[in-house]
Order: sequence, then structure tokens, then C-alpha cells
Amino acid sequence: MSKNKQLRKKLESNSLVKVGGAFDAMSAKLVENAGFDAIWAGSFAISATHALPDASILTMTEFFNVASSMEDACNIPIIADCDTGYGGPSNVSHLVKKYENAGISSICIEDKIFPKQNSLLEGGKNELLPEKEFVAKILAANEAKNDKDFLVIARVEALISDLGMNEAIKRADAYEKAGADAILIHSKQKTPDEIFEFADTWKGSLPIIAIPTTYDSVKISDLSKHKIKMAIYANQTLRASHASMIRLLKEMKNVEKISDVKERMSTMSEIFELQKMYDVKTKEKDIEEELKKLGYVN
Ligand code: SPV
Ligand code: MG
Repeated sequence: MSKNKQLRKKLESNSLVKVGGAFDAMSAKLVENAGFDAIWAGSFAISATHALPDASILTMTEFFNVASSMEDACNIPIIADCDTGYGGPSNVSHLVKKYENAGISSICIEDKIFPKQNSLLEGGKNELLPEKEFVAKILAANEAKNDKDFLVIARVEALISDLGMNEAIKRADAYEKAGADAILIHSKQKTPDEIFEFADTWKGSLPIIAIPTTYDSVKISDLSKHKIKMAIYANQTLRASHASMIRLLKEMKNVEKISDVKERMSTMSEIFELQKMYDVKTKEKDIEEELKKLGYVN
């Protein structure tokens, strides 16, 4: 089964689809190894690895290259966070072709105005695009995709923009009508109440996706009870790496011998395992055998 179909099937199943955020091929592989259903190539985390703001600064090509290297390294579906689609409908059409051809299973676009800012930034700019213009982007995405199982996720930012529940519901209705495959409803509240209210009130039939970053004490079972089909843990791997590097560097600067910080790190063999270094050795041996058969080596 293709990765695109796998993701769609999981979204149709009854259990919550768990998506781990990643910022490069290594973190994506670790998400896969930990048993997650899919990988979120998030703009916040990828921008942070360039030490740049999550404010439409990196270009589509830069985001694409990271998502594509994740796809090359991993066997589970990649969901690419494509911000506002990097422009208008023609840009969306171009990116859908590019991402789909690279084997990425899904793109997510949000209904804010370009350049956008991270949704969780206190006092951030979160102006919404007129509904009609975002609908045009969804139509362009659908027209551009080849495989019906490639997922176009429409992200509703009405709650982030403080425009209220009615606007969120109206937008979700419009995006479903335009042919989106799933609705991501985002919230910056500390509790999941407004996400639950949305899920309980919205009459649409598309799967609902949530990103429980600010309302992080929400239980998986409660998300499921409210018909939420997918949870994206968008930035925890980035924040964990950041914290662990800071801790290590602080200690390493002052130690007399480097072995004092050994416990803070993975071993070389663990990294060799991840990068399939041992496969290089095995393949070398196989080639050596072949060369022998061909009479080049005694
Ligand atoms: C991301 O991870 O880049 C997201 C989610 O878009 S958020 O940071 O909450 O906007
Ligand atoms: Mg983002």
C-alpha cells in the first residue's frame, strides 16, 4: 500500500493518528523508529534549525528540501507544513506537484495572509485571508494533485485570529465544500475547550486534526471522544534537542575531561545504527565476494 493510502486509511480508522514533529531527516527517522504514524515537517521547527523566525522567511524550496530529505530517509508518511502556500493559487499548484512527485504524502496550508507569523507567538500577526481566496488555493491544490490519496489539509486559523467559533465553522464548511481532505483546527488556548466545542459543533464530515501544544494536558482519550482523528506533536523533538544541547554545552565548557559528559550523549554506535553505517560494511563485503567470483581477488 502506498504511503499516501496508508495515511488516508489511518485517518479513516477509529484510533487517533499520532504524528511526531521533525526538523530534519535524522529527527524524522527517530520519529519513525519510535512508532509514530506519520511525520510533521513543521515550519516552526525547520525555521528554528536555521536560527530564523517562523515568519515566511525561508523559501518554499528550502522547506521542500528538508521535507524531501525526510521522505528519502523514512518509511512512514510525511505531512509537510506549507504555511500559507507561499503565495497564491499558482504557487499552491506548483508546490503540490513538487511535493507529491517527491513522495510526500500530504501538505497542509493555512488561511492566513502571507507573510505569516507563528500562530503561538504572543501578540503575533494573524490576519486571515478572505475565505474566497483561500478556497481558490484549495481548488488549485486539488486540481494539481495526481493521486486522490494525497491529502490536502486545510488549516483554519479563525480561533488563532480571535474571530470566534462561527467564523471557524463557516471556514471549515467552505474548505470542505472546496474539496479539502481534512480540517486542522488550531488553538492557542491553554485548555482544549474551544477545540472540543469546534469538534462537537461542526457538522462537516472531514477528519479533524489538532495540535495540542498550548493545551498540552489534554488526554488522548478525550481528543478521541471529541471525534478528533489526528494529533500533531509539532515541536517537542525540536525543543527536546534544544534543551539537551544547551545542557551538554554548559557542562562540556567546564569539564576537565570529556568523559564526564558521556551520559549526556548517544554513543557513536547508536548514530552509526541510525545512519546505516553498518550497511556500508556489509555491502563492501558483498562486493568483495562478487569481485572474488569474477577473479579479481584471490
Ligand atoms: C508548526 O509546527 O510549524 C506549526 C504549528 O505550524 S504552530 O507552531 O503551532 O503554528
Ligand atoms: Mg508552521
